Amino acid sequence: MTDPAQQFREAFGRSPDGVWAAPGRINLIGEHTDYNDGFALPIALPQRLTAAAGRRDDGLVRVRSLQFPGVHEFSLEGLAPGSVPDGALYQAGAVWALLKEGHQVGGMDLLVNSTIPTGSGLSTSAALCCATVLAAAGLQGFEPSPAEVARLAQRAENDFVGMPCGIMDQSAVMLAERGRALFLDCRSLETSGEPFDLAAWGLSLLVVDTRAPRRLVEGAYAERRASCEEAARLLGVAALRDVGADTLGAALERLPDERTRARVRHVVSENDRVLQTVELLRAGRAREVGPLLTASHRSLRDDYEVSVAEVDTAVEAVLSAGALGARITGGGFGGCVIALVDAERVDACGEAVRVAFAERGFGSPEVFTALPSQGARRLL
Ligand code: GAF
Repeated sequence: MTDPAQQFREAFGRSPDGVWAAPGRINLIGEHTDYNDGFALPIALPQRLTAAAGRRDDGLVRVRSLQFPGVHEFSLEGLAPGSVPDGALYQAGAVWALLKEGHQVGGMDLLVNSTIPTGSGLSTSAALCCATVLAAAGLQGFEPSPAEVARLAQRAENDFVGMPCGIMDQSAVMLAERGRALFLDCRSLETSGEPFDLAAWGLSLLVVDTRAPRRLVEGAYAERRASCEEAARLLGVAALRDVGADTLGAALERLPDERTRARVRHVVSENDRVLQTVELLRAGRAREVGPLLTASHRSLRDDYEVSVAEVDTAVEAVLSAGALGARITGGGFGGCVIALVDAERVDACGEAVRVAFAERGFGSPEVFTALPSQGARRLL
C-alpha cells in the first residue's frame, strides 16, 4: 500500500496531522454468538484500511476514499442519524458516537484507503468506524483504550447506521494480536490471545472470497437477532449464553416452534464449539479443530440459515480436496469461507474451489491465505 500521508497530500494539498490503520477480520469460530452474550474467536487480517486525517477549524468533515468516487462532506453541527448521505455514513456515525458521549471533536479532512475486499463480510465497516474514532479522537489529543474504541464503533453502527451488530468485529479490529487468535467473552468483554501459530503446526488458513452478492443482509440479520432475544425471554434467561450445551435438550422442549428451536440449537452448540476450539488450541491439537469448523458450518447452514449456494459449494469443494475443516465466516448471506488445511494442500484446495465454481456457473472466487495480524494502531 502506498504511503497514506502522501495520498492525503495529493487529495487535500497539505500534510495530515495523523495516520491510523485498522485491519479487516475473519472469525475462526463463534458465529452469531456475540449478540447472545456468547463467545467468539476472530483474528485480524493483514489486509487493512488506513485513515489519514488533518484538522479543519470550520466544523466540517470532508471524506475521500480511494475506493469510491467523490468527496463527501458533513457538518458536526446538527449531526444526527439519518442526516448524512451514504458516502460518509460510517465516518459520520463514528464522529456522532464520540460527540454523543461528550467527547470533543473538531472538523477534519479524512482520506481512507483500503486493501480489505469490500462487500465480502471481512468487516470493512468495523475497520472504518474504528479508524475514524481513532482519528477524530487522536486529532484532539485523546486516546481512548482499544476496548473503548470498539464500543464507540459498535455504537456508531447500532445507533447511527442502524445495523444491530454485536461487538465481535470491532473487538477483533481493535484487540487482535499478531500470531494469536482473540478469544472474546462478549458478556464480560474479557479477552485473551490464544495460540495460533499456523506455520509451527504445518497448517494454513485458506480464505475463499466467494464474491457472491450479499443478499438481504441487514433485515435477515436483525430477524435472527430478534428471534434469539425472544427465545431467551421465553426461556427466562438474560441471553442464550445462559443455556448450557448440557441443558439444550430441555430448553428446546420449552420453545414453541421448530424455527426458534433451530436458532437456539445453533447458538448454544456454537458457544460450546468455541470453548472446545480454545481448549484444543491451548493443548497444541490444532488439527482437531477442523471438524468443529465443519460442524459450525452445517449448523449455520441448516439451523441458522445464513448460507448461500456459492458458500456451500466452496465448503464442500475444499473438504473434498482434503481440508481439515471449513465454514462460512462472518454474518453470512454470501461472503467468505475459511478452511484449515495442511500447508501442502493449499493449492489443491484453491483449485478445487475454482473448478467447482466454474462447473456451477458461479463467478470466479478470490482465494488467499491469512495470517493472524495486529489490531488497529496509529502509524504517524
Ligand atoms: C456480523 C456482525 F457485525 C457481528 O457482530 C457478528 O454478529 C457476525 O455478523 C456474526 O457472527 O459480522
